Amino acid sequence: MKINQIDVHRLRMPLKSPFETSFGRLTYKDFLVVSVHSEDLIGYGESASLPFPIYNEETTGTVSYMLKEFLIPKLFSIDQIDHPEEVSKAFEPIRRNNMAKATLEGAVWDLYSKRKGISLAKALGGYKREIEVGVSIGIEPTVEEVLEKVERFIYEGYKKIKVKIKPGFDIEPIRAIRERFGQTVNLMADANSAYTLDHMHVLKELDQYNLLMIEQPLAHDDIIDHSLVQEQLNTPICLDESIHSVEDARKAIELGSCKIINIKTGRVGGLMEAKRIHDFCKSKNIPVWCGGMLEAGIGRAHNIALTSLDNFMIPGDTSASDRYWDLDIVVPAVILSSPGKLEVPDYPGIGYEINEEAFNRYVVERETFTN
Ligand code: OSB
Ligand code: MG
Repeated sequence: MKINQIDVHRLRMPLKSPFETSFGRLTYKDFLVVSVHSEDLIGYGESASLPFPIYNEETTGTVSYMLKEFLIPKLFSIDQIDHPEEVSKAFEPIRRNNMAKATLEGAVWDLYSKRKGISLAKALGGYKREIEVGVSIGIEPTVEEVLEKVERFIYEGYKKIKVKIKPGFDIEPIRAIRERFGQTVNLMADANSAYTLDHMHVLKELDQYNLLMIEQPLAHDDIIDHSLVQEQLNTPICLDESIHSVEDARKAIELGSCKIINIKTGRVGGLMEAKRIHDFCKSKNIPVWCGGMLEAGIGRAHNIALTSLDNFMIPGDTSASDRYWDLDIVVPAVILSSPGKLEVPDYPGIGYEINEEAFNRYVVERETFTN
């Protein structure tokens, strides 16, 4: 494949309701969609970035800058692309900026699988035809509001309920959910790095609630102290923010810092690295699941394809489009095929078309680069 044109679109898409975490409150998603053109085919990639550098160091602005200044020129410098792995290899000398790399690499994966005439899932080596999914609930103003959301999502059949916690808003919502909905709900908590080792007593108390896992209790860049938490808890620790590569995963697993890993393509620099982490974890009997960044339809489609790999054993955060959007940028919108399940499309590439009208409604900037 020779890529002759790349378009970078910036979109601003209002969320149905605000999403709050320990690091801030989102009312809309500000992100990029890149399209890569090769002859008659177009591949699409979506940035996982947020408007502020608080989940990680990137923002939609830095992703845009990195694409224009470094990554697009780098991609244009490759004469012939036989496999997306060559793109991820070409990006390797550039340090970090994983969300920027993943945006463009993801678009090339879509293009590659369309060229091959196979689904992205198949191109990645996935065989599942349906995946089980869960839902992530932000920090709500009151425990009662958390309970209302949990009730709705259980009713919709979601297979895992994840709630965000922070110091002062942790034991109470978890206890209330267990009291109201019982022990059988697949329940987990995501702390987004809001705790320190001084909070061990809180984490130990959370250990009493039969949680599926506690996600990223300690610092975003820690893989050492998490082993001290894991040592003292029965509940598995899952790492999100701390894992940027298969090397990070290896170290965390060797140190006993987690028993589960959340894989986000954006955070790890692309689908190639995501698959490497998946494969490594599988060889170590560490289950993985696919995290989310409030994706619109293109990002959701990439997540579904990735989750079709067999060691994605735990329902991920890829809920249906209507979790966040009144009108998604893909057709059909992502919908549950049966309660708590999504079908893995069997069409070439990501398996969803762009809803041009919706897409154009959300675009605030666009730029075209030619090779
Ligand atoms: O930590 O998993 C996280 C959203 C933004 C930033 C970080 C996280 C999240 C989510 C939302 O939990 C998951 C989703 O529904 O996409
Ligand atoms: Mg998380």
